[in-house]
Amino acid sequence: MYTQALSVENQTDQCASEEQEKLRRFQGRIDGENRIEAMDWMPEAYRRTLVRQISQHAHSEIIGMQPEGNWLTRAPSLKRKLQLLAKIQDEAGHGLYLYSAAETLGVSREELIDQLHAQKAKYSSIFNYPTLTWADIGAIGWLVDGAAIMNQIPLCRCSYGPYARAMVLICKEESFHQRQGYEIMMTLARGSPEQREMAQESLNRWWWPCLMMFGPSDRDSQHSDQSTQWKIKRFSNDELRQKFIDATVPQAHFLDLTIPDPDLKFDEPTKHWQTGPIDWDEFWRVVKGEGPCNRQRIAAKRKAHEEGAWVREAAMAHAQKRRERAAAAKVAAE
Ligand code: BYC
Repeated sequence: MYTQALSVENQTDQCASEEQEKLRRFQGRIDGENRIEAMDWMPEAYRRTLVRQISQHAHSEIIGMQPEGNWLTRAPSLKRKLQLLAKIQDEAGHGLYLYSAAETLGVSREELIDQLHAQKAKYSSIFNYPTLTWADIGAIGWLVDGAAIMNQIPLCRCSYGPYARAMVLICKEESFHQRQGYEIMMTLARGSPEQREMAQESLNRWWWPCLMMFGPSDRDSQHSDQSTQWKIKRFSNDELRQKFIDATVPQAHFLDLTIPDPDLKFDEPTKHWQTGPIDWDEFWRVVKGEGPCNRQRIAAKRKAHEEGAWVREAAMAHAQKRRERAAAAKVAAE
């Protein structure tokens, strides 16, 4: 009896030390700036963190099509309409690309989409705000895509290979989106007094929610430490927010628009723009589902999914037919 107990204990100790050794080697690969690939061993918590972040990111791209889609039929010219249509199609592509990256971690796209529809999965807070005027399309491109680029460029160096590689293409397209948004703002800011006012009013509404996109302040960010150790995150939420502020304030000045913050000032010693306090209560309200458009966004997403069921079924039936034809042709050739 006694020897049996000892051997079970020994086995448990051995398993624990093998696990420790795997963890040590895993962290060593990350510290050495090696990429982790889908078939590599990884701790379960690393896998879960990536599924959480990549799927939230994918959902954001897909839900993010709605506020812009609102202006497709009302774009002021054919050229603007084509640009907006192309941008929205890019967002759809990013979403699908990111769902594929998440699928490499052993989770299915259907499962992720079900979580979104059941409101168990998050997407970026920014897409729960309404697009009330055409200037909002400019502000989204300039500010929302601008914030997205700031957050996503470092993700091109994320330790997980499929996510990092997806980010390279996505960042290139986001950078084009940011320019088209800034160009809309420039046209409005240099247009008639009414157009200028529309641009300013839009900046007033989008500025603070865009600062919130980077996530809670570092002291309230529960995942940052671990994600930084795993090199999923390369900069903290506050560091990226600051980079965005420093890049964007001069762009607003160039447009001759005013950042809606009476406390905004340039701090000479640090060479950073300092803002007033962010309303974190508003951020958490929106994240918890109480933003201006949360319900509308999920309802529209569910409806589109239901109405698109026949397209998915037709695509599956077509793929099946092609497989059967290819199999029959192979048999005939033998
Ligand atoms: N909104 O510990 P933290 C786009 C949640 S798409 C909602 O700091 P983490 C675009 C966070 O998930 C833009 N929730 O988390 C598309 C966590 O809750 P859970 C989307 C937020 O992960 C179309 C909790 O708060 N970009 O650009 O270390 C048109 C604590 O936060 C938000 C990405 O998804 C938020 N803003 O850091 C135009 C980029 N912030 O999960 C443009 C990839 C935080 O424990 N994601 N939360 O329930 C990331 O880089 C990171 O996930 C974050 C948050 C920086 C966002």
